[in-house]
Amino acid sequence: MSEGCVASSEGRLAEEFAVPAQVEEVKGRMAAFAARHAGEGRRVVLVTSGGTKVPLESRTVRFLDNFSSGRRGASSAEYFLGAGYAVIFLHRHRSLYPYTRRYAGVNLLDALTVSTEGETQGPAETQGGSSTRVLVDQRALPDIASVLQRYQAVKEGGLLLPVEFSTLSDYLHLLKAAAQALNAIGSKAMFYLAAAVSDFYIPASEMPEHKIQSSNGPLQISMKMVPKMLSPLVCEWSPLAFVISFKLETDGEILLARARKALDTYRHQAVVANVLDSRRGYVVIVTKTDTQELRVTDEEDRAGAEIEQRIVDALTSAHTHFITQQQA
Ligand code: 9Z3
Repeated sequence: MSEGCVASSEGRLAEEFAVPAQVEEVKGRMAAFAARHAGEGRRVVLVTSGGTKVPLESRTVRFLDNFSSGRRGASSAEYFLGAGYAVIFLHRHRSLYPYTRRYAGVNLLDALTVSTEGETQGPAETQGGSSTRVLVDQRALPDIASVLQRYQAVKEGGLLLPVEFSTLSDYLHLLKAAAQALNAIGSKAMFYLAAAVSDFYIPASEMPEHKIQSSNGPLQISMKMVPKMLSPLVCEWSPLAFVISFKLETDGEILLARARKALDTYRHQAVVANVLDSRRGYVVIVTKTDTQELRVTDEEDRAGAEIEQRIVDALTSAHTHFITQQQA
């Protein structure tokens, strides 16, 4: 273990959290993805995104969830791709996804109309014996042509590797697999841990098998602390990588102290600190030597600016500096 590392809780991961099927196969795909892109001179970022689901029963009817929409992760992934990174997108099933996130609230059928042959020119779909074309209402799907072009270019370049999780156990094991897979590319790897991961869970051995009965009266549950993965990630799994964690609070007064404490404890490169209600317009990037505030005003927001663009710009520059230092 490297100097300054706190004791790892890796043992608990193996013992207390069920290993998801296919984790080894996914790890192999992540390793091949990282090797290919690093070989072509690209940096690789693992973006984690969305909340985690913590079951209360083994045959799960109920679970504990959290607020995270996955917007931070999905939009950041787009900006990393724009900056030339290859992206492994470790995201909660059905949370927001790069590119499609822009149209998440749109009813697709309200945004499309069918035009019969003769109204338009060019090739047409033939369906049910008559020629039809589907037309897009660009007011309902703003910028759809340019977003689609960017999405297709990313897909054709094989630049985005999506990996899904659903439960806390899935997330923890897939994060470990990703960290071990990215270790081979050293400081070219960045970890951008924006997922909102539960701090609490019920161990399988303490969980009721069947649905908790309300006829038994009010429910009292006792939950254990989830092991902190940042410690083995930084110390053992991917010790040369550039690692960014996120700190979320609801009380702005304690935000910076909590972010600095995380940095002191885990000795990674930066913490992006944010408060729940203002997270779209204000974050602070805390490093060992610096505290950088980033803002998007309401006016900038109306003009389409996103704070993730600023976070990604700041962190990609810091990553460049980090790589240069490692090579020196
Ligand atoms: C964040 O702080 C993210 O910025 C948000 C993004 C989850 C607030 P959305 O998905 O929100 O766009 O709706 N992520 C990390 C939150 C977290 O749980 N951090 C832990 C903590 O604060 C440490 S890993 O203790």
